[in-house]
Amino acid sequence: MCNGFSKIDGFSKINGFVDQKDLVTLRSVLAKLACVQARRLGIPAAYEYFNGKEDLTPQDFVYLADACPQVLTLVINTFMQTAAFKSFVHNESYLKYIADNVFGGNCLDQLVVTEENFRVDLPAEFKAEKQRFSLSWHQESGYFENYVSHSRGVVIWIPLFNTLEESGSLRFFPGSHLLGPVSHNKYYADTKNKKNMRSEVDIEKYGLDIKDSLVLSVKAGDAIIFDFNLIHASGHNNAQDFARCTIQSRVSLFSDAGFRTP
Ligand SMILES: O=C(O)CCC(=O)C(=O)O
Ligand SMILES: [Fe+2]
Repeated sequence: MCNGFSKIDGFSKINGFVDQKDLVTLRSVLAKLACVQARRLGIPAAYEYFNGKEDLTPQDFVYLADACPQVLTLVINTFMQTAAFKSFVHNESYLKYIADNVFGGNCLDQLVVTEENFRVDLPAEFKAEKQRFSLSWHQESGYFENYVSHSRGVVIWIPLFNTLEESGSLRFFPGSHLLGPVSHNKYYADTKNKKNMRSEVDIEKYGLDIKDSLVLSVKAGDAIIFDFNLIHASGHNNAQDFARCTIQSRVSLFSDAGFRTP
């Protein structure tokens, strides 16, 4: 890292990183999508529920998961294909912040944005979803091989709603990026169907104690930016009736010596 923020801790919480109006735009796109997909799948109650909504709450995602999970899946997958989502993760002013503050400036034209994702982490009672989506301790290098830099890339992690420890905010070990890339054990979370591949760091092997891990409360509009080698995991969403919704993207420099291609 070129600047000070990541050298010691390997992460930084940036308050007010995202413009509130951009979050409102994203949530209103999600509301419209829910309405349209409910109509398309012929679920009038869900259509009525979302019709005319200009914004969404964390409870609305729980409603979808309960009432019509197939609509929720379609909403998530379609949302990631929308122009609104794509322009959000490619927003020039956010990327300029990364270019200037993470990579030392003057490199906006060398940034590569990959593996953009929208996650909806449902409350604990949705056990099957937790098994499918929850990630145990890992570094990004355990998952992503190409068009990223393992040595200097970062992850941008953005919640759509205020997210606390009890609602499953990101967990990580400050400073663990200094270990460099470590080995990961690969396995399937769904062993029966050999699906949901996981890559996991055995934290004990690296002398890490869960007591030293950190979970930050992150408000809608804030972002956590963290080093590719920081060891992190999904939080546990134990909140009532609250879906933890987040957007992640990975940013690297193609000019970086460690930038990887197939
Ligand atoms: O938000 C989460 O639960 C984990 C996300 C993650 O590990 C990542 O995007 O790199
Ligand atoms: Fe990750």
